Amino acid sequence: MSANAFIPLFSRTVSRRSLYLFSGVAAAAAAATTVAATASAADNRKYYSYNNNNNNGNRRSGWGFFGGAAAAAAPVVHIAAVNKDRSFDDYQRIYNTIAEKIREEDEYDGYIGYGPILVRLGWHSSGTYDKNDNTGGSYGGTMRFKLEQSDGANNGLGNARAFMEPILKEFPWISHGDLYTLGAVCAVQELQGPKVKWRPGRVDMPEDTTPKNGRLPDAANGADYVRNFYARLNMNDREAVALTGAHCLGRTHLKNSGFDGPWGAASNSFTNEFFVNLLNEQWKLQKNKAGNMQYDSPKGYMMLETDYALVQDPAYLKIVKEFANNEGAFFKEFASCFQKLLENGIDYPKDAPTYVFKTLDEQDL
Ligand code: FMI
Repeated sequence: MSANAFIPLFSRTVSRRSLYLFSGVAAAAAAATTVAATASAADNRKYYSYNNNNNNGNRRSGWGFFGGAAAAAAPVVHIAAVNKDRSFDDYQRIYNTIAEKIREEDEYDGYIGYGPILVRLGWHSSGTYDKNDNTGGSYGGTMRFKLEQSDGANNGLGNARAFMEPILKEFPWISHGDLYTLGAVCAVQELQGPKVKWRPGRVDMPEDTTPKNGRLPDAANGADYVRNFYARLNMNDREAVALTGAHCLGRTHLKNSGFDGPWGAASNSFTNEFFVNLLNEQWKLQKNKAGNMQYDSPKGYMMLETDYALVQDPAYLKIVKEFANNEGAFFKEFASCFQKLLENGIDYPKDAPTYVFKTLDEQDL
């Protein structure tokens, strides 16, 4: 962005559909469609206009505030862009297309299927969020850029992005952030997990808004690290435990993470098995083939050190026991904190719709 991109302004109406803002000043105005900038804010303001390749090539534009001490300290504001031309049915159609593809391509990863890795894609797109400056998160769809993809924590997610490619071609009007989060919600529900409320409105942002690598957690750590990390996502102990319960799905792969094996038997079914196994298996910390430490059980299950931390810390352990004994309580908590994870950092206008998708089974499809 050249210096010419700075333009003076005092007040300007910005279409909600095309808006993203950086500034505490703008935060005050975030709920409104019209953003009136003050003269001092204008000094730090930068105007963006860019091609959004997920919007049929339509040009989108928005305001950004950068530079200057005040602006640097001010939080980023991401306002959901509600597309009035699209209805619940449009998004349910995308949900169904993803769900049918999960069903059809069931041989993936030793017949686990694509569900678990789609959940991981949605989570990693969102898990870069930092509540301190409101940067990162799912809003900008920056997982589509090489920088974010090249974070070691995202190894293996190329398969999930490739899965999504034909969906993007079929529905070019959806943003990457909306697609990746909708895919995760779809996978949780189709794998018999809880209904997760979902809201559209994420906007593809330019490459230079991609968060630096290293924001996702590292699995070789204990309870203090886990608690600290989830605090950055604005999650309390109960939410941190519930989110980790998604490790009932899928498995670890040596070639991706350097860890090996599944957390349980039902890798493509969303259950509270992760908590049951944490409490009931005989765990032994040992070095795997890649030289990394993991907990293994005689049944061939595994736990990461961050997973096992949930039974070592007394506050976490209490919640693990509750979720192991009461799957309904786990589902309820997971549904609410997964929605929160996927929406972290986004301001939704009052009239923004909230959708609860029907599963294929519920539609007799
Ligand atoms: Fe997890 N995960 N996860 N995970 N995850 C996976 C796979 C995996 C970590 C590490 C980690 C969450 C949190 C965290 C989810 C869902 C979620 C793997 C194996 C590792 C090492 C990757 C591979 O292919 O080798 C932590 C410790 C660090 C990032 C962590 O904090 C959360 C919050 C969620 C969703 C709510 C799923 C579904 C999988 C299975 C993916 C697959 O391909 O099977």
